[in-house]
This record gives sequence, C-alpha cells and structure tokens, in this order.
Amino acid sequence: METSKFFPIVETQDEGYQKTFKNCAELVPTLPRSKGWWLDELFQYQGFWMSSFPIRGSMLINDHKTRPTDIIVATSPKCGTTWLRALVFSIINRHSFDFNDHPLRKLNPQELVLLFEGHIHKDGSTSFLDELPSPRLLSTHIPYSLFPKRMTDDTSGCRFVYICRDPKDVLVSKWHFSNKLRPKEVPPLSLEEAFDLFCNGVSHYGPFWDHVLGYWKASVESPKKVLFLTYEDVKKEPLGCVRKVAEFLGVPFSPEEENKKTVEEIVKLCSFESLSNLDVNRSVAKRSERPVSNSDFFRKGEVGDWVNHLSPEMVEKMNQITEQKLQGIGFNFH
Ligand code: PAP
Repeated sequence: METSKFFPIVETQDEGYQKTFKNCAELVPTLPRSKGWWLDELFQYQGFWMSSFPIRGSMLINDHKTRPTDIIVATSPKCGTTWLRALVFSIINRHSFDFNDHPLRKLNPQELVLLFEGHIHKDGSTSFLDELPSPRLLSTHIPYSLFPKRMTDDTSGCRFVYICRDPKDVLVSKWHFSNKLRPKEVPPLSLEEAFDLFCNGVSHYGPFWDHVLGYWKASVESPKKVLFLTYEDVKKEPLGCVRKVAEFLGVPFSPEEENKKTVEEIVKLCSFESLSNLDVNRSVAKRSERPVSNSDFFRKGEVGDWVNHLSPEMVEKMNQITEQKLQGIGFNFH
C-alpha cells in the first residue's frame, strides 16, 4: 500500500477509499502550502486552507453514501461547534433520554457527534459512519462549496445547521487553543503572528470570511436546507434559537413540551456553565488520535473576550476586513 508523509499509515479495506487516498496523497504535495498554527502545515485546496486530513475527508465525501435524513452541524473552527453539537443532539434525541441521565453528562459533545471529515472511511472502511442510525447527526468544518451537489442540491434532504461568530472572538479562541496544541519544546504562537495568519486567511478551513459567506449565501438561497445562526444570537436568545433549530429540523416543540419546559431543560443542559463543570469535560486526559483534552474545548464561553486581547489597531483592521468581505450581503457581526 502506498503511504505518504502527509497521512498516517492506515489499513485500507475499501477500493474507493484506496483510490481517493492515492489521489489525495499525490495532490497534497502539489498544493500551495503555509506553516500552520501549531506544528502542522496548511494547504490551499479549492480556495481554502486546510491540513491534509480534511482535504482527504472532503474528497472522500464524494464517494460516501449520504442519506437524505443526514443532519450536518457545520462551523468554522472555534465558532461554537461543541455547543451546537450538544444543542442539536439534545433537540433531536429529546424523546430518547432523561435529562438527568443524558449522554451529554458522560460524553463530550465532540465524541457524541462525530466530525464527518475525520471519521468518513475511518481506517479505510465506511462502516463507522454507515452503522450510525438515521437520522445521522454529523459535524463538519468543511466549507459549503466543497460538499457534493447531491448533498447541497435542493432535491436532497440533507440539512445543515451552521453557526458562526465574531471573527475577533474566533481569533482569540483559536490562538489560545493553538497554544495548547503546540508542543512544549516550541515557543508559543504570539498573538501578532496569529492575527496576521488569520487576517491573511491562513487559518484552518479559512479564509474565515469565505467560509461564512458560503453558508450565508446557501441559507439565503435555500432556507429549508441551511439554517444560519450566530454564537452571539444563541447567547442572547437561547430559547428562541433552540425553537428555531427544532422547527428547521421538522421536530418543533409541542405545547405539552413547552409546558414541561423542555426547551429550558435543553438550554440549561447545554450551557457553558453546565457542560464545562461535568467531570467528563473537566478531564485533561489526551488520547493519541486527538492531541487535545475535553477541557480544552471549554475556555470562557463569552461574547466579546477580544476586548481583553486585541489592540485598537488590530480591532480596526479586523473590522475593516469584515466590513469589506461581507459588504452588501445583508449580514454582519454587530
Ligand atoms: P472547535 O472548533 O475546536 O470544535 P468550538 O467548540 O467551536 O471548538 O469553540 C470553542 C469555543 O466555544 C470556546 O470559546 P472561547 O475560547 O471563546 O471560550 C469555548 O469556550 C466555547 N464553548 C464551548 N462550549 C460552549 C457552550 N456550551 N456555550 C458557549 N460557549 C461554549
């Protein structure tokens, strides 16, 4: 089996996978590259900067049998993936679990709702995702334009719930997270370096603004297929947002559920305070396949922490980029 320095050696069992794996291993070294945020390298693929595994993941999606009932929780990194995974999981499984004995109390949302591009054809076999019951709830950071037409087409039943966040908070969150991932022997990434990389679009699945634009446009063109949320709105009006997600997914709350305060229960269970204080999410243990611990996904969970980190010049530059990139589209971070 052919392997590459870009990918770990995996046991390949599936023919389609082997072909895509080979194509990808040949393609990646030819792509424009940049140093990453930890010791990784980012490659520019179809307009987006990504490390090698999501490039392979997004190529493999083309081979994968998606289901019309698939629900994809989509985000640009550090925009609230963990939170949205928890919320959507709780909404669609609300009839299956008691809130006091809920899977979210035992598993980190990242383990409960798997990253599509990370688990598609895991170890060369599709069985990992194939075995999940319908409706499958999956998570992704892959930009909208990289999904195959058969998933984004209006005739497909797949739905995307997207969340984005003020890029200034995304940068700060990503900078802290990256320094957790950097090996101790390497000096920390300075905020200035992180700022330059981010503003130049060189961040995982970036440019950040292009990621947002792709999902925003899709939500305008196909509002039944893509629901567009912001971290700030969910913070401000969590109950309204949870109701909106449930309606979008075709599982609105009944008057009986409203009386029982089910929406409030979901919001409470998935709140930063609740999740971050659970033993499972306080764990600092790391596993070989994921060099971060569960606790690393919970830092402050606030809107506007950028004021404590960014200089006025940084704020001005970032706001300018945002204004320019999102000009005239009918959406901005205010
Ligand atoms: P990922 O892209 O690596 O999966 P993601 O979950 O999107 O990470 O982002 C982590 C951010 O969401 C952290 O933000 P901060 O650094 O500004 O604090 C984290 O604290 C925040 N977060 C995690 N869980 C919640 C939650 N339940 N409610 C609100 N914010 C949360």
